Amino acid sequence: MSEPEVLTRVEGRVGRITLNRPQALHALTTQMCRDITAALLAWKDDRAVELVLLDHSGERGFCAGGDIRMLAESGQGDGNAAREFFFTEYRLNDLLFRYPKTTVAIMDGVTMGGGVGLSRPCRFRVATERTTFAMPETGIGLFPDVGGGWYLSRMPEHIGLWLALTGARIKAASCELLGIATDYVESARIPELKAGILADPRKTETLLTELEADPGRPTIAAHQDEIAKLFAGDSVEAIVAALEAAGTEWATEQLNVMRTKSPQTMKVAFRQLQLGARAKTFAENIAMEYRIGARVVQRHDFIEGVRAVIVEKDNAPKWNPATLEGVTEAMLDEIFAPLPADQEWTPLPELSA
Ligand code: QUE
Repeated sequence: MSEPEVLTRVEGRVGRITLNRPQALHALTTQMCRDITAALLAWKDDRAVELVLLDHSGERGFCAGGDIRMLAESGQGDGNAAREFFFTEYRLNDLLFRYPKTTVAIMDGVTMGGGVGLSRPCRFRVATERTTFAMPETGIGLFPDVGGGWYLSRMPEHIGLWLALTGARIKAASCELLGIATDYVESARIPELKAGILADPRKTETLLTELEADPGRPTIAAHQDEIAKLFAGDSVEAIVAALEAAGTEWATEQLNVMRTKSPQTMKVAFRQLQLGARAKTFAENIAMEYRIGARVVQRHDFIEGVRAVIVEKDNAPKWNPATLEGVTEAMLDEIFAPLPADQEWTPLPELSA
């Protein structure tokens, strides 16, 4: 018998969800999203559960994202399994966003893509020295989903757009500065934190204050002014032009990184964040992202990005269109268009009561 890929159980007065797919850095499958959703729904109105603790088993990673190989295989066929995954994952993201109980995510390792969708809506988001945060999707012809349109567009001074377009990886101190993490605790003291929360969930905030350590200097701080100035443009082309004109070492680095990303999905991300900024509810933003996801998984850039970066690892994707200019507004309109009414994303029916 193989082990379940998510462990869910009640310990004391804590509902505990442990990601348990270490061989894939706990990347989410559809079934994992279903299991997490079922546990959260069961605990939502259960008075015996006061708090939900979300962590991972083993040493490496918190959650690297989604089951990208499955998504790409599905995208090459009818795309049904890929859409089912997004539908289920986004319902879970929305459930966490609206969850009525205290939630704690222990981001003790890689926290990318799908892992951000799980941790970002939690009330307490604990980073450690092993935390690496990124929304790297434009590197594989995908887009920063799981609520990226909402969260990234609400970060100050275009930092979210910079994260989306470059896929930049940032560490704990930057995560705390940007509000991605609420607390920093050294990984050596995470067992103590978990034991304390499990023993008395009402002491969570006090414990976090006691265990809080100094994450060091946030590397992002040195570039905030440049980001604010150079990522303020009203199109991806305008941002590229600003980076070219700036000519600093840092600006040139950002340009070189962006030249490796899918032009199509950089433009998708740009429009996604514009629309996400205006969304009145998280669910409205997620419905928009589902439309994008439903289209993008079947497009060339995603299949090619997964081949180049994940499967064959030659890191030489041949994007099509190859340039930003080649990505037309008409293409973007198609990707963002409403789906047939019976195929649109909807929140969990349990939340609409
Ligand atoms: C963009 C992504 C993902 C990614 C790399 C990207 C992603 C994802 C993984 C990943 C990493 C390690 C694993 C694994 C998956 O990488 O979503 O199974 O062992 O899950 O550039 O969106």
